[in-house]
Amino acid sequence: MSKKDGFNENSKNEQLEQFRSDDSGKTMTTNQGLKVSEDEFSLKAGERGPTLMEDFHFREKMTHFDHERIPERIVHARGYAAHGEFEVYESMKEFTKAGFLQDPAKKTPVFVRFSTVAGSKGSAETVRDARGFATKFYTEEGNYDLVGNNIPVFFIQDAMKFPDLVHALKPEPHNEIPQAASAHDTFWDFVANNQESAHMVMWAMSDRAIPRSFRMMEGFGVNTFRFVNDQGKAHFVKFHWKPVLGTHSLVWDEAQKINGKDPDFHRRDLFDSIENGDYPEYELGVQLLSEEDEFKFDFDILDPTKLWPEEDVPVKIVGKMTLNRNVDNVFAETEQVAFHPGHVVPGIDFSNDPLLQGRLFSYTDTQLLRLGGPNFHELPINRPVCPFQNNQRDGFGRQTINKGPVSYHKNSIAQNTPMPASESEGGYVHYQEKMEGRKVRKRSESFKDHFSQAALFWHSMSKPEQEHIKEAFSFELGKVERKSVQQQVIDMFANVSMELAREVAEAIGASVPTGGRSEAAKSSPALSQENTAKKPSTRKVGVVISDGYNGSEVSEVLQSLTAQGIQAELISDKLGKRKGTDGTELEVDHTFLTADSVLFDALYAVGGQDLSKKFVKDTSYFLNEAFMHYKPIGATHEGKKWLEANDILNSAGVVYSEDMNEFTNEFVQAVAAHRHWDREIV
Ligand code: HDE
Repeated sequence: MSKKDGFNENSKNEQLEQFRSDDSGKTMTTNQGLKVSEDEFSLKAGERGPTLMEDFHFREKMTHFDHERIPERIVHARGYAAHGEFEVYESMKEFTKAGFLQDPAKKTPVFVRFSTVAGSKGSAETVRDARGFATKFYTEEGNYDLVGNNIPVFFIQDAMKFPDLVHALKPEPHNEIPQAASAHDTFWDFVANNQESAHMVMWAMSDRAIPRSFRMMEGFGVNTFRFVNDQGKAHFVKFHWKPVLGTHSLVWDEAQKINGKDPDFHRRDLFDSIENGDYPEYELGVQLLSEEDEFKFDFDILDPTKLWPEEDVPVKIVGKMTLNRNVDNVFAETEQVAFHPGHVVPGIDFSNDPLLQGRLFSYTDTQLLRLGGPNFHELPINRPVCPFQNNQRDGFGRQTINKGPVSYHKNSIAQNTPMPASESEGGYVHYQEKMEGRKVRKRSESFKDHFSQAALFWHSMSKPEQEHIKEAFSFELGKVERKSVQQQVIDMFANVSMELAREVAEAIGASVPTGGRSEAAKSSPALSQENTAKKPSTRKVGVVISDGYNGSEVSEVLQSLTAQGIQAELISDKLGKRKGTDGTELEVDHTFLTADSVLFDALYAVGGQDLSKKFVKDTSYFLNEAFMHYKPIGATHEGKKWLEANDILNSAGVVYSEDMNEFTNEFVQAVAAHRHWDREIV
């Protein structure tokens, strides 16, 4: 199908339209369509008497309310989603026959849900954790789900251990503490006693685990999949999403404060960006390996605790996804969406990665509980946009009204329909991998090296990134109560880096291991966020301003910032309009009470005239906090006084100039740089 016969990037939206309801302006009815005459008082025997059983309206309203909640996801409960579209840059025909990867003129509707892993549905969003990055492509050949994370490797090598990992990570069962955090004894006890976790733990302790925004993080399919072309030839494939804005993170102190100031920080950022028309974009990349190269590496390509270094296996950029529409209803869409790595289309197949194999069971199983039965594929958000039919029938919440007597295959009454399709007609045929082996509960010897890639990650980090990792370990292990657990972890990570183990041991009062890894392993520059794209657009700058600001000059700076895609929001001691020297007025967006420096990427101090002591104090607090978080700080006019008073005027990433053009240029560059690690903080 092409645009002219109905399929396009709007296909899902058009399908959802049939289910949308806008009740404004309408009469209230019961669920049976009966008009309701009164909705505040229950039916009683006398004005002061008991409520009557026959009050069907009360019973229906209350029963529905009582049943509003469904089980939250066992992991990835806290999530937020948006709609969008995907386009491929060039045909991938050589590698895969997947229909949505053939034609650059075609756009496929997508739905993406981002999430944290450990926390409950209501937990804060800037916790230290991996982030889920799950994409549903509504293709003409059925739904394809790419259910990934923002970290390219996983904690464990076999799905059998997933319940153990999650039990150890979740709040401890005797006191349900801590929420959405790995800084506790059972998690680290699991790590030390399941050393395959070493590599992912390094990522989880790095800046990757505290992303600045869902819009600024990479996504990875993690598991190894297969592409199969129309000749039946297969390649192993790893999937990547590369954010066009680059990969950027918060700093830990800031992340913790945001959890208090705005626990919805990441969803607000995504929602607002889409509402503003700043559509998040991610390029799809694939790493491809021919079947012949399966054993060419010093790690097993089926091992999900290993990545394929991009310098060895380049990431081929093949397409782009744009998120351009917020959901209408979070429960109906974001909560009820059901992802599954087993939702594939012809041309995409599995590998024998033992984690993936287990995932292929778990995702359907969990939806059966969460969504209450086997008909969750009929929920509007989960429906394919192509026709779907088979002989499955009945079950809770069935919506399709299947006509006719036939619900079995094979049959003659309905001319043996619905009927399987041959491969050439689009029927899914599994890749015929040759298998032989004994039935064993074992792990391959080739999965046994747990530390080389953890060390590769460590040695690929810039100095500031390494410092952050040391601090993260010191924080997390500092929260662990059992000395024996702390020591086991220190001893374990000496296998990654002696420097790391020694400094963390010193920070938490543990013994420094006697031996460990110190030689520089190979490094992979692609792993360091220092080498990511750096752009000013969509960054949020807090502008501290008061009456008597230099009217024309400040307005000019603000206009130039906006022209660069920067969002300047005004902060003052009270809401309302502030007046400039030339009579111009600017509307204040936040007060010192409703905002905080942690909610901005950068600050621009303008000031004004006749400032109260409190104004000066609040501004200093904002500037100092931003300074501590290595953020760009700019000042013009009276703003200079604050830089001087706080002794930060000549620091890295602090921009002051009397020439507005020069100021704007330098400040925009400083904002694009994201953080200024070479700033000296004492
Ligand atoms: Fe998941 N995972 N997972 N996971 N996962 C779930 O399915 C599971 C793993 C990922 O926004 C659950 O619908 C097992 C790796 C995302 O709705 C559950 C194993 C990766 C999401 C489940 C893994 C992921 C989930 C819980 C080890 C990165 C959220 C609710 C074998 C590639 C999707 C649900 C959304 C959700 C099982 C490991 C990503 C229980 C058994 C590795 C993004 O089925």
